[in-house]
Amino acid sequence: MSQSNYSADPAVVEMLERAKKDGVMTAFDRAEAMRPCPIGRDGICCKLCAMGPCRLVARKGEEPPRGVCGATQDTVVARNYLRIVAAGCAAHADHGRAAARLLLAVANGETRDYQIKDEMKLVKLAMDFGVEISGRNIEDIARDVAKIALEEYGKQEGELLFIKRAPLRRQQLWRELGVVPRGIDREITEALHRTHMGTDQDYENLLLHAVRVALADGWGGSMLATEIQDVLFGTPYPTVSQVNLGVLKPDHVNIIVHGHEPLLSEMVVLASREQRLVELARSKGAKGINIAGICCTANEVLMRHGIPLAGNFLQQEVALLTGVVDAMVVDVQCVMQSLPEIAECYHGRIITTSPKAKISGATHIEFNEHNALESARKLIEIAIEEFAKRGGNGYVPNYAVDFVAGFSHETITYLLGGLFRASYRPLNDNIINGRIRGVAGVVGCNNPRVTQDSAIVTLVKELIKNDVLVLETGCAAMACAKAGLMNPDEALRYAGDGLGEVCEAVGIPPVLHMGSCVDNSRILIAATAMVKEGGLGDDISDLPAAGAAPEWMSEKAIAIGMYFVASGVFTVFGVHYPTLGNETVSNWLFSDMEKLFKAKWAFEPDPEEMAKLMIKHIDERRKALGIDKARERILFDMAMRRQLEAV
Ligand code: MSK
Repeated sequence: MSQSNYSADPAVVEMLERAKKDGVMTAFDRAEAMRPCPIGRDGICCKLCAMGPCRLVARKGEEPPRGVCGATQDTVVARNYLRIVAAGCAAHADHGRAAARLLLAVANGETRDYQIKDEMKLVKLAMDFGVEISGRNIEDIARDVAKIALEEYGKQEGELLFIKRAPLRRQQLWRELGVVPRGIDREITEALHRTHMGTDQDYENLLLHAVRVALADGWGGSMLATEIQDVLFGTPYPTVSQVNLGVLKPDHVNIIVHGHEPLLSEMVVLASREQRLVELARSKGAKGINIAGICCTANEVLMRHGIPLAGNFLQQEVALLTGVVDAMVVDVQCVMQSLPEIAECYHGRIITTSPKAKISGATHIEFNEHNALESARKLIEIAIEEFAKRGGNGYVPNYAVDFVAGFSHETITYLLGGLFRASYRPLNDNIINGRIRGVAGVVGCNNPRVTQDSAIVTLVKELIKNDVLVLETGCAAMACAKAGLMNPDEALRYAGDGLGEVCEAVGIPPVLHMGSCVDNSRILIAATAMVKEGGLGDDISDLPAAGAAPEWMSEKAIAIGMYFVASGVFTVFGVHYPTLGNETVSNWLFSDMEKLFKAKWAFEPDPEEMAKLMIKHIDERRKALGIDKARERILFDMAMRRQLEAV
């Protein structure tokens, strides 16, 4: 395969040519060399005990064989699937736990490096948790909120508190089906127990627990991570930035922050502005210190500080190929083990920071909330030393695209309704009048089994052309930012007339960057706000809305998809799907789930077909709501713009 088939991003293609000449392998080459095991890929391999592994491949015209323990293929596929969801939930849950522990440390005065940045959000959270606020100082409120948040993990009975944020009809449905999560850790542990050899042998019972675990992610761990990070680091508001490898500056000390948890990267951003460190960098011949990001740590510091993005998941190795990255600081999740070897070939140091995520060949500087700023300073000093060794070497491809990010739920309500009448009313009205056909959440990773960014960008262009407003997070958001779809001027060229009119009037691009993977919880809140605003049914499943992850690869993506579906959102995944080797489990997810949850999964690797499925679903929902009549397209004049702003 040629390098141009590896990626739709010209910066990546250019750098991969360089890697090829240098004989350096990346994930793109490894994916080509590694044929996926079809048995594992389809979910029909069981390796949960030492009697196997058992490959449950059916011979033509025959029933699939059973495992040595007697497990059927249905059970094995459902067990494997539940383990995927549990691992995804665990990753997001631990992220939320780290944020809650930090909030507690701040409240207790155990760290001076962090402050509470959004007191208003803390107070709202306190009210949701039933914490007394009147007459109390902010630290006392924060302490109670942090303790309650941490209790959400170890709770044995009852319901997760954020469940009450969902539309009432959805809550009722979850209760009737017995899938309301009790405690986050409890559901993850139970998933591992149920899937242990000889425990849960009923595929539907296993899948219903997968729903419960997924809800403990979306309405639990991920939502806690987002809310508490907003309290500590500030709720995002629109910010202009740049994306792609061109944000790296050859004459600066370049530090890339990569992973998912922004606790340390917040400090790196802060320390990089300290006069002493800037002077130190200058004394070594650098013009300054440049921070850029990869993956969701990048999205976190982008949303709150406008820090530029060097790229998405498949660009982590590619960024090192430039030879100008002096340090890549990684925390947890989505970090490739090949990074130290590539840095060895080109330049720079890989610095691991979490006791949970070490890589041999990397420098480890352990970070915790008590030494945060000190650790950040130390690793910036290492980057400065590396810069001094770099000389004039390195090459940065000239690709950097301007875009707007920072669309939290709060920002969207403010932009739509204004400071004093913040609401989703104008969005709902424009959906009802047909200018906006519906809303889509497009999220998830890159995967070298797909030309990088191509499926995401093709899908999103199709959606906005058909007047569907797109909400994005994660690496999918970065793909669209690189393609210019988050630049209000450029992106409107791709939008349909109705969507374009509304975006122009409100001053937003047709594709909104809502943050990192845990910030998919912002999409749940936005969907709930649309329901509560009225006129579009009384449940998320009534909304003309759909979700997709066209290039997913991680277990977290499946957990996210599962909580989207369980929350009432029709969701389509591309690439492959981990149950395809078994009809029973696939049918349950792709069809039966709709009878139970009023939403279902779909699998479709072709992005144009994926768009058709999503638009068809949106149109069906419009019809059910009685808002499917075609509307005359009306061009906005100034009076109408003012009227829209005044709604
Ligand atoms: S970083 S989980 S590759 S979106 Fe959140 Fe990107 Fe997927 Fe990691």
